Amino acid sequence: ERKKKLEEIGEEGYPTILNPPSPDSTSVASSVKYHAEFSPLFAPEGFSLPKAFYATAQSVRDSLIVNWNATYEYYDRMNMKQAYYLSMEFLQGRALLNAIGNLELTGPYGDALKNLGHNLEAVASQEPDAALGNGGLGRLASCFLDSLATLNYPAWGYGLRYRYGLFKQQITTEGQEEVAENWLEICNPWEIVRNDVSYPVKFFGKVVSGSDGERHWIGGEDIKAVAYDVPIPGYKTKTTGNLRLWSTTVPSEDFDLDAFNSGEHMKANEAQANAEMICYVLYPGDESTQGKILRLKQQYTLCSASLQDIIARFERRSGERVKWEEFPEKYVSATATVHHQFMADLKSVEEGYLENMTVAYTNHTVLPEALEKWSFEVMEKLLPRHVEIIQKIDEELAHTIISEYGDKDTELLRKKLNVLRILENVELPSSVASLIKEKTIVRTDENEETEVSTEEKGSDDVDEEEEEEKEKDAKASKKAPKEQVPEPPKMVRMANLAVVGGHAVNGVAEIHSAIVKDEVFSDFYELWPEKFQNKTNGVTPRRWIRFCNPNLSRILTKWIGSEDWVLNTEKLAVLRKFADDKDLHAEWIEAKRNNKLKLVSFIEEKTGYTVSPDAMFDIQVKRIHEYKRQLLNVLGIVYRYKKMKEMSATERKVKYVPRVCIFGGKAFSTYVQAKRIVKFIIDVGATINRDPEIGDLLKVIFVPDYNVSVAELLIPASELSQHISTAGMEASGTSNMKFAMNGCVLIGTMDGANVEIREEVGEENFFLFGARAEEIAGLRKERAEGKFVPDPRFEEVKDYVRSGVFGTFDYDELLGSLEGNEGFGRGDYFLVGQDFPSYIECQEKVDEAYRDQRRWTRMSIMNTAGSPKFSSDRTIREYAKDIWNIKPAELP
Ligand code: B1N
Repeated sequence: ERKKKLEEIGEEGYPTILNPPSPDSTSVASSVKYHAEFSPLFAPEGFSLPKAFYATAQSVRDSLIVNWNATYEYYDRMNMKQAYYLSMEFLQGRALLNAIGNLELTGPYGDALKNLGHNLEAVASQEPDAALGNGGLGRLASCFLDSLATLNYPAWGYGLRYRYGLFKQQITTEGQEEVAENWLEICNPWEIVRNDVSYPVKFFGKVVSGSDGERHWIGGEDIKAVAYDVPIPGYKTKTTGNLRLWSTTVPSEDFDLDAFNSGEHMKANEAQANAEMICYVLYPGDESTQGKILRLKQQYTLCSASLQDIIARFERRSGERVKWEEFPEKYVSATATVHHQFMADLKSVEEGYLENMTVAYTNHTVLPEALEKWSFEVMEKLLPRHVEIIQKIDEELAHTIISEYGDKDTELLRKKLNVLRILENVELPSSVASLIKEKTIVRTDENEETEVSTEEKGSDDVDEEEEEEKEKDAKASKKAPKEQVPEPPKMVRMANLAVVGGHAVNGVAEIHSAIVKDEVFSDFYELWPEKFQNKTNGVTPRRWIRFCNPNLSRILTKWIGSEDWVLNTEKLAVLRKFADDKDLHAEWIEAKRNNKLKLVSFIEEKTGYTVSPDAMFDIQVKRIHEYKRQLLNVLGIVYRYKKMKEMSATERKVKYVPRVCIFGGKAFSTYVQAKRIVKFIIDVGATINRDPEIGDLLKVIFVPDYNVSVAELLIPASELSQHISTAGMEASGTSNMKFAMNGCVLIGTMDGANVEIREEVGEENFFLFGARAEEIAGLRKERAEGKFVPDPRFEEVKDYVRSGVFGTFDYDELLGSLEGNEGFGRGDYFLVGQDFPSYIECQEKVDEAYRDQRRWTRMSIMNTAGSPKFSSDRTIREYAKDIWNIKPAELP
C-alpha cells in the first residue's frame, strides 16, 4: 500500500529534506559560532565551555529538526499505524555524543570544536543528565526510543516534563543527602516547546446526566498540558523519533486578575501554582494523602493528554471521514508502563472500540508495594467519571467470572471474584450481587444449607469468625461486646485494570514472565492464556558499547571485520572464534586497562581515595534496595577483611586477589533501611581503605550520584559485576546486559535476565550462587517456623560488625533485619543469611579465576560474544511483531 501511495504522489510529494550543516568541519564550526553568537543564554564575549556546549547542542538540534520534520511529514502522509510508548519515566542521560554519533558527525564536530579551542569530550561533559527516571524502568524506555528510531519504526514516546528530575546524591560521613536536581537551570537545548499543542485536563468536579442521555463530567479544576518535543535520532538513518513530554500550567483565562488588582497577589497565583505543581518532581513522596493525589494527577495527566493528542492526530489524518472502528486496527497501539495504565479517559471505551484492541500492558515488577492500588474514595473525588467507567468494566468482568465459574464450585467463584475484580471491597450493583448470591451456597454445618452472599460474608472469613468468637467471649465474661472491625478500605487495583483492558500482558524476562502468569496473575492467565507473553528486555548497543566504550568498539570492529555489529549484534558472536587468540587477549586487556585508568581518576576526584588499576574492579551499581542485596555484597567484603586480618601478609597475598569493590546507587529519600545500607558501605570503606596492613588488597568505594553518565564510565571499566538479588524478585535487570556486553564477568543469582545471560554466555563464564526462585517460599516458611540454622560464618561477620570495627553508628536495626524469624523488618525476608555461605564460596572461585589472567580474559571475551540477544533492537522487533503490530518504514 505504501509503495502504491508513493508512486501516486511521487517523490515531489515530500518536502525536500534540507541539508543539515553539511558534514564538514568548516560548516559545523560556522553553525556552532552562529549559535554562540545569537544564543540569548550567554554574554556575547568569550567562548567558555558551557557556552560551547549550548552552542554545539543547538547546532546539532538544527540537523535533528530537519530530520524530525521530514519524519513527521512522512508518517502523516502515509497515515501508517504508529506505536506510542507511555511511561512515567524516561532516563535519557546526556544527548550530545549520542546525537552526533547517530548522525555520523562525531568527526566534524570534534574537528570544529578543536579549531574553536575546545575538546569535544570536555564540551560534552558540560551537559546535565536528563534524569526523568529512577532506574532501570526509565532507562529501558530510553533504550527503546533509540531502537525504535534506529529500526525506522513509526513510534513516539510520551512522558512528563518534570521540573526536577531524580535528586542529586551527596555522600558525607553521615550517608546520603538529597539535593534537588535543577536540570533545566540554564535551558534544555534539545526540547522544542509546542505552545500550539496543548490539551485541557480536568480533575474533581461531578458527573451529571445530560438531556442527551449521556453522562457529563462538569466543574472541578481545569489545567492545561503543553507539549515539549525532544527529537530522538536513529543511528545511521534519517528517521527521527519523538519524545513528547507534557508540562502543566493553567488555561490562560484562569489568571485571577481581579484578585491580583485588589492586592491578593498570592491568591491570584494559586491556580497557576497548583497546576504547575503536577510536573514539579519525579515521584513526589506519596506517604501523605496529598502526595498520593499528586501522583495520581501525574499519571492521569500523562494518559489524558497523550490520548487526546493521539486521537487528535488520528482525526486530522483521517480527513473528512473519521472511521472510529479503524482506530484500533489501523492506527494506534499504545503500550503502558507499570502502574501508569490508566486509559479509561475515552468515551469510546464505553463503545468497546479501544479496550482490548490497542493497549498493551508491560509488567515490570512483582513487588507487591509497586503494584499500585488507588483508594476508591480518592479516585472518586479526583476522577468521578472514570470511576463510573471502571465500575462498568468491573461489572462486566464480574459477569465473565460468574459465567466461567458460577456453575461449578461456589467457593471457587467467591475466590475468583476476590482476586480478579478491579475493585477491592467495593459492592457490585445489586443485580450482579443477587446473581452471585443465587450461585453462592455455603454449607455451614453438615445438614443445613445457608445462602451467604460474597458481600455479606466479606472477603476475609477468618476475621469475621474470630470476631464472633470474641463477642461470645465478651458475653460470657459479661463485658460489653467489642466494637466492630473497621471496614476494609475500598481500592482500585490498577494492575488488574491493565490486565483486563490490555490486549496483551507481558513480563520482561523469561523467569519473570513465568512468575507473572503462574503466580502474580495466575487467575487471569487461567481466564485468558492467550494474552500473556514474554519480551526479554534489551539495551541499546549504540550508547552502551559504541559510544561509551570506544576502546572496545575499535577492537570489535577490527576483529569482526566491520562496524556492522552496532546494528547487528549477532556479529558479536564471531569473537568466540578468537577467544583464545593471544593478540586479541593483549588488545582486550589493554582496552580494559585504559578504561580502568579513566575510572581511577574519577574515583580520586569524587571520593579522594586512590585505587590501583592493577586490582580487580568489582562493581555493584543499581538502586539501593534490600531485595537487590547490597548488604550481602558488603557483608561478604567484611568477611573477606576479617579473614585477611587474621592472616599473615604473605598468606593474604596468596589467598586473595587485590580488589576494588565499587558501589553506586541512590536510596529513595524515605527508605530508611536503604539509607542505612549506604551509611554502612561508607563506614566499611572508611575503615578498610585506611588500613595500612591491607593496602591495595582491598578497597571499598561508594561512587556518589550514580546516574547514566557515571554508568557510561563505570561499566566499561568493570571486570566483575554483581547482580545478586533474592531469586524471583528482580524482574529483569538491564545493567547486567550492559556489563556482559562490555566484557564483564557476572556473579549472580538465578534471577531476572541473569538466567538468560548465563545461558547465552555459557555457564562456565558466569559465577552462579544462591537459592532458586522456586525454593524461596519454602525457605521463608522454614525460617518462620524457626527451622533455619545460620552458617557460623554469617554469625561471625555480624558479630564483627557489632564489635565496632566500623565505627560507632548503631547497626542494630540493619543487622536485626537479618535476624529473628518473622515480623516487619525482621526475619531476613530477602534471605541474605541463607545465601551468604554460597556467596562467599563463589567469591573465592572468582579470585581463583582472576588469578589466571588468560582464563579470565577468555571469560570476558565470551561475555561480549554471548550478548547479542540483549540488544534492545531484538526486543523492539519482538514487540513490533507480536504485540504492537507495526512495521518499519524507512523515509524515502
Ligand atoms: O524495571 C526494569 C527491570 O529491568 C528491573 O528489574 C525492574 O526492577 C524495573 C515503581 C518501578 N520495575 N518497577 C519499577 C519504578 C518506579 C516506580 O515508581 C516501580 N522499576 C522496575 C525494566 O523492565
